[in-house]
Amino acid sequence: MPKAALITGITGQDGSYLAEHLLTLGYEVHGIVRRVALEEPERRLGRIVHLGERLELHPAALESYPSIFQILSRHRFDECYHLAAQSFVAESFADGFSTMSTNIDGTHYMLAAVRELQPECKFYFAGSSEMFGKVRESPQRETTPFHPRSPYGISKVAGFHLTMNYREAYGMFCCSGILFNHEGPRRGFEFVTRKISSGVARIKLGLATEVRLGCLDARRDWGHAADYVRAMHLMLQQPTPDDYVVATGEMHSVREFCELAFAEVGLDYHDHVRVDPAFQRPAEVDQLLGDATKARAVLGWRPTCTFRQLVAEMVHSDLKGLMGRASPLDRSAVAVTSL
Ligand code: NDP
Ligand code: GDR
Repeated sequence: MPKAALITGITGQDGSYLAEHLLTLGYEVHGIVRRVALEEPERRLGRIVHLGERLELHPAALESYPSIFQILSRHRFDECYHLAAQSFVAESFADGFSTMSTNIDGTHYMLAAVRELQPECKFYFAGSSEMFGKVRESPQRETTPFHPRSPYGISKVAGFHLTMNYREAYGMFCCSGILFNHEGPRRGFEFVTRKISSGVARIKLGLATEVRLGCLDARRDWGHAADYVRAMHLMLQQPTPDDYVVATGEMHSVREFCELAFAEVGLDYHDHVRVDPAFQRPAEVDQLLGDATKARAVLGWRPTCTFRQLVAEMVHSDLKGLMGRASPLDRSAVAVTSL
């Protein structure tokens, strides 16, 4: 019997890479998708449309316990990867209430439904380096205290503690990955790396002249999403549940990302990047750098993609997309370029 996995957030960047990875490993893969008024599968399911009928998709709302309960009462799962969230930090300042409600209550509903119906199902929670926020030590590891700087970060700290509490109180196999930023050609356009790579492509093709950004000096530990979903899976294959930092251990600034991305197509970022206060945040996380020693030692995980390779892959993918040479998957992603 193949193992069965349920992924919430399967239409997102990580959900799509994780679905591919689990299918490769022979899993039966199920996903929860939102019902929205305007059904446009090509756009909404753009990142997973290529996986077609190999996936079983179930409509449900994270805001509705009954809808989650229904899915878990009808299908049995060995593993549940809870990735769905309002994941954009800037948006969490604009609408903290819905971010909190989706990210905290949604996680609580998932945990409660798994406990009620399938307590033996292993559970993964998508924790974040944003939980460290105003960092108390560098690099950050599993024991570093949290100091979140946004409603998003606060919601992830709450989800992390909920997940730990279900593990400790009910003996469930619950793990949190504390993942540092991970990117790739399927990244949403609002995140800084994709905003830069798609901007570079449009400028190179004469479709735009500038990219407007906020803080260029913010520094992040950026890896590739395809590497990071392998770590999620490995966490659920261990004999005991635990939490792990997943990171590359290298830190670069937004400015360095710009420099490399523009240089990739023979341009100088000074000529095209403008600082716009509209993209600055009320409270910034200045720097994040992860120490993934535990993940390396216990899970045997290590990243394969370097920072330079990541930047180059994203820029060339966006260029190909705009020149109409992309796969349908990439094309659906480049359809939205106005952020
Ligand atoms: P994305 O923003 O690409 O995907 C988010 C997913 O969550 C989408 O499938 C989206 O569905 C779904 N979703 C959002 N709100 C709801 C809702 N109210 N009900 C149901 N589904 C919802 O995020 P990533 O793939 O990048 O990240 C996956 C998870 O990992 C998130 O929890 C994120 O916070 C966390 N994380 C991400 C990191 C990163 O660098 N990428 C680092 C650390 C943590 P729809 O398509 O319908 O909008
Ligand atoms: P982040 O990612 O907030 O780290 O959260 P994002 O790419 O949005 O920002 C990274 C850094 O770049 C700075 N920045 C800008 N960011 C955006 N989006 N747009 C800009 O114009 C811009 N200019 C500068 C930001 O201020 C920030 O310092 C991501 C998400 O995937 C979360 O869900 C995840 O938990 C964390 O990574 C780890």
